[in-house]
Amino acid sequence: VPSSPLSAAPDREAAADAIAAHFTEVFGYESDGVWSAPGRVNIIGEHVDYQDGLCLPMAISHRCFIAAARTPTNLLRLRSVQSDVAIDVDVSDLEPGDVDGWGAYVAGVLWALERFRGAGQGGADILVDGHVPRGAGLSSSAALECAAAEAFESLLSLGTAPLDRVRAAIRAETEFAGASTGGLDQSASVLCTAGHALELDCRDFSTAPVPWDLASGGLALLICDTKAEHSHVDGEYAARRRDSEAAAAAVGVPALRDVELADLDAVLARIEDGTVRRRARHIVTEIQRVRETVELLRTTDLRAGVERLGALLNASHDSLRDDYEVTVPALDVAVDAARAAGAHGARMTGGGFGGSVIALVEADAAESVAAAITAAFAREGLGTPAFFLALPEDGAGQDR
Ligand code: GAF
Repeated sequence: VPSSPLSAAPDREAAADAIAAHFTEVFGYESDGVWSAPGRVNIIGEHVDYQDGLCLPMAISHRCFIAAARTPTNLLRLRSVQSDVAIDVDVSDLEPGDVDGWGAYVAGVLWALERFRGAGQGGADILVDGHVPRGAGLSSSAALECAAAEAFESLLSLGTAPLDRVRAAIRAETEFAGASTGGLDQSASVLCTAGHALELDCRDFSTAPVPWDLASGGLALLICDTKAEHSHVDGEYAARRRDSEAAAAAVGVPALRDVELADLDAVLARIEDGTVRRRARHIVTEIQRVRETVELLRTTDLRAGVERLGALLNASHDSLRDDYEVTVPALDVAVDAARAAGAHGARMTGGGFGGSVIALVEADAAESVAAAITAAFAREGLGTPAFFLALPEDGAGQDR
């Protein structure tokens, strides 16, 4: 029997047990608990979060785990299953720049939790085990930040609400680690709920669950990690943000979210630069696609809506490829191969320039679509992608 191209879903309980045991080996005493937060796929609404747009992410079953214990000193001791680097940092006067690498995503959260800074008491011993594939566009760093936020909340009894933790994780990433991303990933990692996608309004970070039970409609969402190396990601991401800000300024709106679809042509005519104009067109049309997707999921039976849903995913990818120019050959090859193999729709997910593709498929076609993508990659000399199913899981929480 040929082995399936799909990897099995990770076992959350086993991972939580394993990290608790590992903590005892590393620190020589038992942890106070284990917390975890998931990676995400964004179903639709890409590169719109930093223009106050709408997104529709879901949490996946790959999570980042943290075993931790509170300590009486002001020392934060960070260890990771994935890294030999041990980080010890005094948290009483923590500032951006004090910690770099993966540790910045943990220390940055503590720094950003205002209530901790107010109290400024105590430290923690922390062991990290990240199961979200890194560099795959599935938000491994947000999963780390959000698992850290959960752990700090419980350990230090800070009394934060989930949205406070989202905001602390965002500040850890943008101000402490210095990556100027838009908040989609942290919101998804904390606020998603099992069996649902998350309607996210990035203007005020308000959210609502959206039904996302593909299995009941005989459907599945296939994730293809293209393993394509991100290159120039940070620079290109920042350039897209600048283009979008230039577009909003040229049009005279606080954010491109404020452009009505009906006015799009007139608005675009006010933007002189052709590239900036195409960037704006992507953002305005993508926000509209999110609205339509959410409406469809709320009101239409999946079987009746599947063709339209697929068409929306396809239009999103094509806009990201042609107008926003954040795809790379591996993403386009995966999307084209998935569509040719019968996927209802396929698109890149996340920031782009490498990373992952999602494909909406008949549940019993997931393996054949994966095989078709693998074959296309072999033909194009693109290496071997990895596949798993996107199952809508819960956001961040305590495991034990
Ligand atoms: C990355 C960023 F971190 C998000 O904020 C978002 O902009 C996304 O790219 C594109 O939608 O994941």
